[in-house]
Order: sequence, then C-alpha cells, then structure tokens
Amino acid sequence: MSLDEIVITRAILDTYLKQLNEYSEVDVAIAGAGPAGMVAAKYLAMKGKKVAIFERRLSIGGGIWGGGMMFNVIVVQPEGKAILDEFNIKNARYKEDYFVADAVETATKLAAGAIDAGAKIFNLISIEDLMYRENRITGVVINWSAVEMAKLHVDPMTIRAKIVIDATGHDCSLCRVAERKLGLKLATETGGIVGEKSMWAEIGEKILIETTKEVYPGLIVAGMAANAVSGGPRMGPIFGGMLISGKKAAELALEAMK
Ligand code: 48H
Repeated sequence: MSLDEIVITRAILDTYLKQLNEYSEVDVAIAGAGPAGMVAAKYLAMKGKKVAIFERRLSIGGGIWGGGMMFNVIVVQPEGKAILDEFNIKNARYKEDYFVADAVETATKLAAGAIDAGAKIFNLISIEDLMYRENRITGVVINWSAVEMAKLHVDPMTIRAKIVIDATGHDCSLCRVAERKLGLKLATETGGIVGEKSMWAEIGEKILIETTKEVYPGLIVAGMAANAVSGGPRMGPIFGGMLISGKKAAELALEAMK
C-alpha cells in the first residue's frame, strides 16, 4: 500500500470544507464546548435539531478538566447525577446529596454524548460577533481563534442560526457583544450584564435555573455565563448546575423553535 501526502491533504480539506458548508446554516449555534454547551447540544441533537458548537480552544471541556484547584474530580448534586447517568459517566456517592465523578471522564463523555446524538463540534473557532436582524439574533460571526490570538486583521465569516446559545462561561462573551456592540436591552434586572458575584455554591446553583433564559429574542444564555449575565454568584467546582442549565437551555431552545 502506498500513501500519498496530497491525498491526505485533500481528504482533510474536502471533508472539513464540506462540513463547514453544511453547518453554515443550523438550528442552534452554541458558543463554547464546556459542560453547559455540550449538554445543551446533546439534548437538542437528540430531538433531531442541527446543532453546531464553536469552541475557541483546541480542546473541549472548558473548566471541567481541572476539577477543583487541579484535583481532577467534580462534585454534583442528585439532579446533576441524573444527567451524569444519562451520559454514562461513572459516579459515586460521597455522602448524602454529594456525588463525585472523574473530571476527565466527564469532559470526554459529555463530548461523546453530544457527538453521538448528532451534534457537531468545531474547535479552534471563536465566535467574535453576532448577526442581528429585526430585533432578533439570527446567527454568529466566526473566525479562527489563531487569528484572534495573533490579532491579525482578517475578516470573519457567518453562520445563520434560529437560536444562539451563549455557553462561554465566566466571559459571557456573546451577551457582551449584544450589550456593547448592539446596545440591546437584555432580560436582566438592569437590562445589561449585571456581573457575577463571589462564591456561594448553594445560591449560585439554585439561581442558575432562573438565570438560564432567553435574554434577547434568539439568544439564550447557559452555564456560568447565565449567572455572570444576571448577577448570580459563582459556585466553585460543583458542576450539577452547569449540566442542568445546559439541559434547560436545550428545552428553551426547542420551545422557541416551535
Ligand atoms: C467560542 C468560546 C468563546 C467564544 C469562550 O467555562 P466553561 O466550562 O463554561 P460552562 O458554563 O459550561 O461551565 C462553567 C464551569 O467550567 C466553571 O467555570 C465553573 C463551574 N466555575 C465556577 C467558579 O466558581 O469559578 O466553558 C466555556 C467554553 C470554554 O471552552 C471557552 O474556551 C469557550 O467556551 N469560549 N468559544 N467562542 N467567543 N468564549
């Protein structure tokens, strides 16, 4: 058997460009392959929706890998455990309502769950802007993360989406674009980004259910970004809220697309 490097090159280019072309119009575009984004992707794809996640980094997983302070274990509460079970992520009761899981297994199996359900993850791509038409968010503006990091003056391209989910974690970067560039009034107490509050795990996790919402027509915010936008506290290395928030974001998106 002979191997031709040019065939290898063409195999990559043909396949990738076909995929990017296919996903230039989607039902749901998700910013960020952290826990919230990947859970949302799975539940949407399971319902037959065309879903693309755009992830800035080389790797999926966002803040899962390091568990708490690089001890790579995560903690979830019973509602979060139910979602871990749905993704076949092994977990054990630590005590009472506290369950633990391996952070590496969680990151990889969340991604596997989303992909197996039919979602597509594009890594190394950052969402740098939003598309906005007639009082609605209608898509995302993407560019290579390498372009962003090198601060190259290279224009981006666009993906049309019925719903956009901001699952960018602490940065809440899509909502920042909505506030800063578009001057949109978001569905928060102040109409803008309130900003995340200091650590309070119990309240942070509780509030996340309410802060996960459509903050502007076509734009849903999930995960840590939801608390950052609406002024909820951070919660440290308990990840149940991220999983539940991702699932809720998927339900809200399905409802909005009806
Ligand atoms: C493309 C982007 C962009 C962009 C960012 O941080 P994440 O893990 O987010 P969540 O909300 O799924 O989970 C939060 C959790 O990891 C966490 O930080 C917790 C629980 N903190 C509590 C505390 O007290 O600190 O993932 C977000 C992902 C990352 O992979 C980013 O690289 C990516 O989004 N991202 N991708 N375009 N503009 N901005």
